Amino acid sequence: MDIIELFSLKGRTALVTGAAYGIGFAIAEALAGAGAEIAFCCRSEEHLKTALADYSARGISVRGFICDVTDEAQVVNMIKKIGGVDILVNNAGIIKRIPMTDMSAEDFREVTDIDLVAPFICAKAAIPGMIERGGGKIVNICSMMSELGRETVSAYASAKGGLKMLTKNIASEYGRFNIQCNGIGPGYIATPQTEPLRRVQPDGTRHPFDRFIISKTPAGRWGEPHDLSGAAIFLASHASDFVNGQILYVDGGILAYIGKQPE
Ligand code: NAP
Ligand code: GCO
Repeated sequence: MDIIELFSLKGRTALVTGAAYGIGFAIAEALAGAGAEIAFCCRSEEHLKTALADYSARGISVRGFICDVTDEAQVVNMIKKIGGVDILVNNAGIIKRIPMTDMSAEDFREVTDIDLVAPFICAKAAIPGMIERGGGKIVNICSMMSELGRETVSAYASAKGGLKMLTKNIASEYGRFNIQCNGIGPGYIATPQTEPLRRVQPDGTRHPFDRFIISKTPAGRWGEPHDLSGAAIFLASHASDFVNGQILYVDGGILAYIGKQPE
């Protein structure tokens, strides 16, 4: 197989959940650039409409669906409408930043439903078709919080830690059907989800967390969604056919770095 074929996604259909904007949009754009047919979903009609225009403005033809990925019937119906899904990117996710002892069980469940149960629902719906077609790729969008905790993100870290193990388990259970299930662990990426952590303070200074992350990242910057494009294409392509159950951290070096000595 030559290098072009190794990374080509021509003739394959990718479903990227939650890809109206942010990381999902960038991943869908990257997979389209490698030749994949793209389908994506989100819950909001407004997000869908805006996203369809944004994809079109970039010359990317996509199929967009309104689908809440926590609803198994909606997911099964969406995948039926798509036909075959060769590449599933479980990207849709939320975070609630609340101190654990102040967090309701309902809030905790909402985060884990979307960030952990939904990837299970989507993979369960996509895998039978992948088996019928002789194989497939599943890419779960994990996090620094698949490895680390911090204040106020107990539900999110629990879900993303669980998603790391779901990734390993799908690889273990379905690898024999030529299905590779891996994860991408983004560092801190500039998207609407992290906007509150980067918001300029009333006195015009940078958010304390913004300064903290810059000091914790050897690259000395926040990531951009397109920093994940190469990892996404790699894990969706034949180039990763013998890679299974791995989490590829794209974090600018955060997980390798003990941190800068305080000045
Ligand atoms: P984002 O900007 O908040 O976008 C999340 C997307 O998911 C939105 O399009 C949202 O659209 C969709 N979504 C949320 N719940 C959904 C549901 N139940 N069903 C269908 N779609 C749903 O987030 P992001 O920063 O791009 O993050 C994307 C993924 O990367 C998440 O899993 C996140 O945990 C992970 N991640 C983010 C970072 C970061 O620093 N940004 C780092 C590591 C990992 P609707 O509201 O219209 O449904
Ligand atoms: C937070 C951030 C992180 C990022 C990401 C890091 O509040 O700490 O939102 O959770 O979203 O998951 O990899």
